[in-house]
Amino acid sequence: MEKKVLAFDFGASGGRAMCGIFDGKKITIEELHRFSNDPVIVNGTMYWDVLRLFFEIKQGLIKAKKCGKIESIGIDTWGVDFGLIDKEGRLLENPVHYRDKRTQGMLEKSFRRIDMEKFYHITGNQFMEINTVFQLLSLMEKREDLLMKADKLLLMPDLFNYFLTGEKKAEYSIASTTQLLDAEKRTWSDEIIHAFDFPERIFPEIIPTGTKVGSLTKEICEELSIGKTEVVAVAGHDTQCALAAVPAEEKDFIFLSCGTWSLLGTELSEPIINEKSRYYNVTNEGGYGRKISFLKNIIGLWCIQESRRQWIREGKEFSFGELEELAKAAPPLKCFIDPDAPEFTPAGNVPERIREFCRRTGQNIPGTPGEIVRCINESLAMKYRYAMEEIQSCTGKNYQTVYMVGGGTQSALLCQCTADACRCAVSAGPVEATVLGNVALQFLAMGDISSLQEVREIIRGSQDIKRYIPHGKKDWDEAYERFKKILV
Ligand code: LFR
Repeated sequence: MEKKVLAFDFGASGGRAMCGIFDGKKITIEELHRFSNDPVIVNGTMYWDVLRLFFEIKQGLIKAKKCGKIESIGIDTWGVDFGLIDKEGRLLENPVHYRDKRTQGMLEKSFRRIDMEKFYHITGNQFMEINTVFQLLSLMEKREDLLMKADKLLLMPDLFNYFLTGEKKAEYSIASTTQLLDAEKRTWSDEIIHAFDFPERIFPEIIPTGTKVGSLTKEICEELSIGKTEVVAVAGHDTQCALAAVPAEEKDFIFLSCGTWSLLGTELSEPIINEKSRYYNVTNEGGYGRKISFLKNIIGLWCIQESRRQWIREGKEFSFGELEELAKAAPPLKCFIDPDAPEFTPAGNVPERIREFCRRTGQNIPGTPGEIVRCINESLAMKYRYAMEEIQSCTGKNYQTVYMVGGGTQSALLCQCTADACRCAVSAGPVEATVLGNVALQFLAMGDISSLQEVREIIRGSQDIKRYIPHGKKDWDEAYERFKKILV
């Protein structure tokens, strides 16, 4: 018998409500509602428009009525961002965007409070200014009053779960993006919390990925005229939903979740935390079944998305498909950027910053949109190879295939460049890995699917997956040497 669930997937630029259907063999998904996610800058701070996003959840719930019986609801979002709730359960302020400048300089400041090595040793997380711990540190320094008023910190998916059910919990996978967890114990780290003098009370009880949080509140059911439905804490972290839907057969594999961000790594039973992993700044994040994703966070398609926005601002509108065609026609392996260089993180004139990067590093300067997009794709592929070598060196394993999932797999150019740069086969798909993972984790929580392995088998059988084989070894190896020289 067919069963249906409702998945909400929020990305940095948009979100969807999707109906997930499982017939005992295959999972299919149907889009019910799609909306944009537009950060709003007010008085110099960049916020998420959280009430608007909750409004869109309600729209999704209304549209889902046409699906008939919905067994459960699951929400996933990007990592690290949060809302603060006071004792009465009210949201204190709008959640702030991780790209806001409030965290500038916080990394260095944090090392005055805790030794860098110890910090990494406990959390096993890659140091990135966007991490929750650095956002909290900036609050501690500039808005201590706000932190003192807060009773609970709820990460974005936990916040939406709370708005829906009234339950204030921290789902494990999203909590592991904060850099406030003890990676081995998989609980909040008292040592880190004390080092920063954060109020202990704000950190909610951690619940395992794929467990029930509660049911829709009576008020919501009445307001929207819908029945009481369970809410499942899927992997609140989108990357972990995507990882659940990687169609890998082997136990040890490389995944590459490719959207606004690119997350490249492997799945482990226990974290790897040692000098080498710290040196390479590899992160240990948590997922379903207490598994660890040992991964590198790479800037991803953001550079293409933001370049496209810049061209629109200049009056030249291209679709992603058009940009791909222009990039394919541009000459290969001419110039590279380090996609993770700090100047590429903020919104703005990315094409000009790319030209400046190439000028500074004495390379060919890309002019046309096609040349810029080719440069980004090839630089990303090179960065994937670099990250893969770091991961390999830490795990001591050799990987035959890169399992690429997410929106980036729609770019044949990026998939082929990845195969060429990494010198191994690329399995590309599913495009909708995050939603499929969200849906599958709900069926796992309900007992309709029995294991993560079974999820991956089902995905293999349900989805269209392409394969890319590497070409042009000599040119890419030579270009990789050039690439390594321009890394920041
Ligand atoms: C991807 C992602 C990454 C996280 C970044 C910022 O959507 O969740 O895993 O590092 O967004 O939160």
